[in-house]
Amino acid sequence: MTKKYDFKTIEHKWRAYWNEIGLYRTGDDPNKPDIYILDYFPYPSGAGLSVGHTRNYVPSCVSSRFHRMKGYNVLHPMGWDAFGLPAENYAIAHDIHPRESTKLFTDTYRRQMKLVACSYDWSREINSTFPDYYRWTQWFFLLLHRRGLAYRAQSVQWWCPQCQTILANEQVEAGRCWRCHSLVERKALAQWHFKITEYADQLLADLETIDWPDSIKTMQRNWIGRSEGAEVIFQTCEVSQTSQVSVFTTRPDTLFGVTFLVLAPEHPLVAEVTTPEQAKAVNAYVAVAERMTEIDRLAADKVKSGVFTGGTAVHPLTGQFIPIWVADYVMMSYGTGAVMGVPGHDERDFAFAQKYGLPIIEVISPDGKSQDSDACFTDYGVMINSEPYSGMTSAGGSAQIIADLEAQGTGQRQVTYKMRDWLISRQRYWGTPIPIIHCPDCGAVPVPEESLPVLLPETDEFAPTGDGRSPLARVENWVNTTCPQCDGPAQRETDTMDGFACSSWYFLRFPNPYYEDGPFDPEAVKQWLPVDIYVGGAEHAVMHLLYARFWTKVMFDAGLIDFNEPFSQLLNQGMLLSAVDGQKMSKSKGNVVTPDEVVSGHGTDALRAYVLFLGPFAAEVTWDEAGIKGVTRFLDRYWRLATGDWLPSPAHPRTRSPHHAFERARHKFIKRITREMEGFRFNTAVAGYMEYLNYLIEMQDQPILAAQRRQAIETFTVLLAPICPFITEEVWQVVLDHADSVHRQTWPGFEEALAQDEMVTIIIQVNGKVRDRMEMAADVAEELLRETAVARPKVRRFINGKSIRKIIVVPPALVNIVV
Ligand code: ANZ
Ligand code: ZN
Repeated sequence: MTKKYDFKTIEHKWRAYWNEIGLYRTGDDPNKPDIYILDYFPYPSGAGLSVGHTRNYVPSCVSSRFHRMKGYNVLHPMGWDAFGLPAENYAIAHDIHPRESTKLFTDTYRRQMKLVACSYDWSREINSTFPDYYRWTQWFFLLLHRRGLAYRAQSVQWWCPQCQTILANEQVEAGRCWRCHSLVERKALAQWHFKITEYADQLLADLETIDWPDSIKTMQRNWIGRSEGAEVIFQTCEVSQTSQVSVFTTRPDTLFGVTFLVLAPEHPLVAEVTTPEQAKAVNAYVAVAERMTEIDRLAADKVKSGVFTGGTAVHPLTGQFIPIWVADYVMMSYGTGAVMGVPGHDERDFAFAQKYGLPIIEVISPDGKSQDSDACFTDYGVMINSEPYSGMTSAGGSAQIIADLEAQGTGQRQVTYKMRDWLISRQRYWGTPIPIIHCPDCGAVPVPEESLPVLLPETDEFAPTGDGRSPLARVENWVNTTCPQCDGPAQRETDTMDGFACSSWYFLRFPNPYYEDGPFDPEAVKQWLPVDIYVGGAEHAVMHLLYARFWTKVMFDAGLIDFNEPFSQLLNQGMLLSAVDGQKMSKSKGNVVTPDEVVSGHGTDALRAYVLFLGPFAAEVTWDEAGIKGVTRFLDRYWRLATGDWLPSPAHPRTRSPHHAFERARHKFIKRITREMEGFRFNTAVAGYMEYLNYLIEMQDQPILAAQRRQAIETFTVLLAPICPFITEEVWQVVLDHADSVHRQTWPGFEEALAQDEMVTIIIQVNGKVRDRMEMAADVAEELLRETAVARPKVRRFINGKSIRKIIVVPPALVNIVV
């Protein structure tokens, strides 16, 4: 037997064997419990996998292997979220079809995942770009449409008149096109949206029911951005009597502090309230503001700017005249696009009033007395200078003011959300076609379900058109069709769906990916869903993870499924940084370490153990190749122990009875590793194996029965199998001569009594007289033993305040305190 573990030949051999025996096939034993362990289905790119990805895929694989051995039916599938820009851009650059680049990417990902021994059931692989998948993505579009949750509306986009193209927000720099630097314009396009806002309250409330990291829940809460407050109506003066400015405020208690109103530059009332004298200034200001992105406008440190419109409005409670301004710190997309300026209590209004010399009124104070200060007090407090409401608290006053406004018809309670509806139209080729037909007579008509899928047409001209239209618009024989309602000539919708539509339901497909009568097999879904453990990065917090929750709720409301949250438990792995520059690994930074290089240098087992050992699952850690040597050494020591390199010498003391401490240590080890596996604490699990292995090696010269030694090595091998599948299989089948796979062994149990520390009764004496007894672990540290002994109430009574001269500890079970 070789002394060194030769991973190259051994790893190769077992891959083929596992394939043959179908080791990773999803269990279907009706007597076993089911568990669904899912990785986010990745968006393959040309760069392939880095070792960073293994921080996600190895832990979920280990957990799946652990659960299989624990006696679960495990569903652990993989698939590809493959529509979208990476494949399309690569195809354009390399003059191939996106279908080909997608195949290249997914082949690479699959090969690498197999290399790392990810235990996916590959017979269930799905691909979102295949017609038998996207047919159902279209089916869901129709479902949302039928339920009034898909609608078409004008949406304003950035447009570069020079390049003749739509620009994304990040492609607009200081109001200019990133490519040609000409001034950008706003262009309204009819786009499809999903009404996720209708589910805002449910998406918020149900966060309480799921086991997700708090950080992700907080991000979703902030993204949804629920604000409670009031809409307040100010009648305008100069223009027609019916015109009014309606504002949204979270602080009705500050209503008496309003000294101006501000409209967003895009607000439709701007033109109406602006006086002829102010028109020139206002128009110029609006023209500049329109070219800025929201991000620039919202920047907290941005100097406030604005223009007086010349118009005024009437305060609904005091009847005073209030000037109306235009300023870019007010967003058209939030609330009503208008605010009441309360410079005494809002920082932005304060900066604005100071700059333009507008009056500042103090209406809230911490104690009901004027603070006589120049600062802006933004907290809640007691109302002052507010006529009948003075003396009320912010909360009480707000409620009262809302009631009074409601009574006179000038306001009402209102809840507002930051979240917007989900815009899903993409003017790109490589996506799911939106199943709609535009008819001159019937309007936007959904494609009948039985005509799905609407196939993505074959074309070589899939590059963006440059005029803001989808490349599909050029495929005329595809675009021109007949209306499903009136049979007249009609045209297909040419936009494709946002890729996040594909990933909003894929987890329902895995339980039976071959099902043809619907998007998912209801029976199989009932068996497996919701997903028990969902593993992936935090970067999807407010996109995929929110959209998938939204679709699940829609399906629940449609009576298609009986759960309304898709992922019971969510776990986010921490990032893996490069040791070279401390940055996230990425192709563009040239700091990527691939699993391929690590595996060829150290083997898959070493890669897996090392990536777990690097740090806690959720922590950010740095890849340091040198550290993998420690893991390799550990595997070598295990190999040498198992192959008999440390067998006791013949002169070794013989024994006939079992070694109790040795057996206890085995139970303790099982207990520890079981708990770490359950808690996703794989780094401390690896430490646990290392400690136990050291113990086994130390115990080699102790009198222990051969059968007992063998049992310990077997236990070690079975427990290590989920992390290091190759070396353990070799030891199990070849060295220990078992006929079946180590991965088919049952996870060993432990006896709680044996796994406990051994307890002894300790006698405590004071000046040689027995005064107390206590139970402690047999191997308790002396220091702790002393401290515990003197702290016991009974013992304290006998010490009786006298000073302790010395404490004598006589192992194993006596403490004598001399006073
Ligand atoms: C008066 C006031 C007084 C306000 C005060 C705050 C403090 P959140 O919590 O984010 O919902 N606001 C309303 N619509 C706006 C818009 N379209 N663009 C910019 N700001 C807008 O913030 C709500 C507050 O933000 C509202 O309450 C309003 O200012 C402002 F002491 O009204 B407040
Ligand atoms: Zn028609």
